[in-house]
Amino acid sequence: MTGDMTGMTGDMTRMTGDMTGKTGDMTGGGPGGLRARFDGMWAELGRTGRDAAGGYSRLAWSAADARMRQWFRSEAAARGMAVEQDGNGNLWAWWGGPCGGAVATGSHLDSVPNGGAFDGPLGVVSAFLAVDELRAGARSPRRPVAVVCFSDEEGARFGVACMGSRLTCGALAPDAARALVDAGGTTLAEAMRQAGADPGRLGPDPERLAGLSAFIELHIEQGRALVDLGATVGLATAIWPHGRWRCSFRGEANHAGTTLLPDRRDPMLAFAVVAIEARRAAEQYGARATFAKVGVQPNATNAIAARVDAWLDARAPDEEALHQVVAGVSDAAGRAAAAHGVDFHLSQESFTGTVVFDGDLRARLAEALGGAPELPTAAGHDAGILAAHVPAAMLFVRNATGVSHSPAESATVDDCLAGVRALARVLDALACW
Ligand code: HGY
Ligand code: MN
Ligand code: MN
Repeated sequence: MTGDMTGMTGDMTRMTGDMTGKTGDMTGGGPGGLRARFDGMWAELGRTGRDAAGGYSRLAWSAADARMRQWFRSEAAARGMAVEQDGNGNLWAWWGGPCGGAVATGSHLDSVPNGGAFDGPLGVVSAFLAVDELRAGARSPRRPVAVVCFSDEEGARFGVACMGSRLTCGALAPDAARALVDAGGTTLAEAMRQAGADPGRLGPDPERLAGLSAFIELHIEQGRALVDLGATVGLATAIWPHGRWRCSFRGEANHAGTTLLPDRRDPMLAFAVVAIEARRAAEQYGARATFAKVGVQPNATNAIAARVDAWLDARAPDEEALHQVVAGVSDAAGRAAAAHGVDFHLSQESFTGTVVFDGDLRARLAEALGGAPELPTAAGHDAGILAAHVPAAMLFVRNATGVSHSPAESATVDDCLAGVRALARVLDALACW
């Protein structure tokens, strides 16, 4: 563990109910109560990273990301929790640590472009508030508790999702990460340096992982399952295998008016065929396949495109089905490229196999919550990356609209508070006895 430790003491005697600046009715309504503190934290976050289209754009290592990180540090400081930023840019706020057997909880603060308010931040806000709940109670934690914010979960800027957790777990080579380039040509290494972080410190952190006994990620549900079940909070069973593939079609730029149709080498036509094929393959295999990010060069109305890069996001209930979808898209792309005289190249940019969350930990969560519906998800999460190294589990909070990765993402305050209380019960069961 090599993080820069600000004010770290590791003094377990601090793990009592002492709450710097936090008094009054901690768990219920009223001025110092849970609802008021949730509202205050949420209102402050709501002013950060807002975009002109009515959502949030908090891309990794951007100015908005820096403000989100500053918010995290302030919340930790208000609770007397020492903060470290590890070599992979993940933030850890420690209550009593770090030392062995810690229980970590949190999520991420970055977003997709024009994302919603909840995907990521709800898990971090709930983690801080759950720590407040524990500290306000009469229970004495026997294990350190860490509130964590993983860096660049969405991969919206550099293309690889769960960057901070992948690097920590050795699932992404640091040299490959440093060389990733954003749409403006800035490498991850340059972006980190511009944000004051040292890209030379990227890399596996087995010692940190070995110091954790569990990781619990609370997250807004990204679909409608809990609405349909009439439940406020659910538990994750598994994450579908998923990944991102870059499809590059190279043709020839030429005049849109004067170039005869038989003379064209138009990569847009090959891409159009493939976008339709992705949908067909997804239907055939009970999967999901999406083209939503496309780069066109030179991107002019009156010039045939020279090049189209399109990113396939594909997910399926099992790895064989996922393989079939990607193979189907790749085969169709090859045929369409040949028919239109363009070159085609497919490259995998990230892949996460099936994740089944730890059965014992899930059982402990279910017991702590007195039962909660269990559901799989087709969304990726840092908990899914950590699960290969640390017992991991997830709590889902009902999403009123069922929409995610959009400003329409929504959860009621009552449901968010139910999530905080559920997380506090889980942390109580795991860190206090
Ligand atoms: O894209 C995903 O599955 C996640 O929301 N990051
Ligand atoms: Mn997301
Ligand atoms: Mn998320």
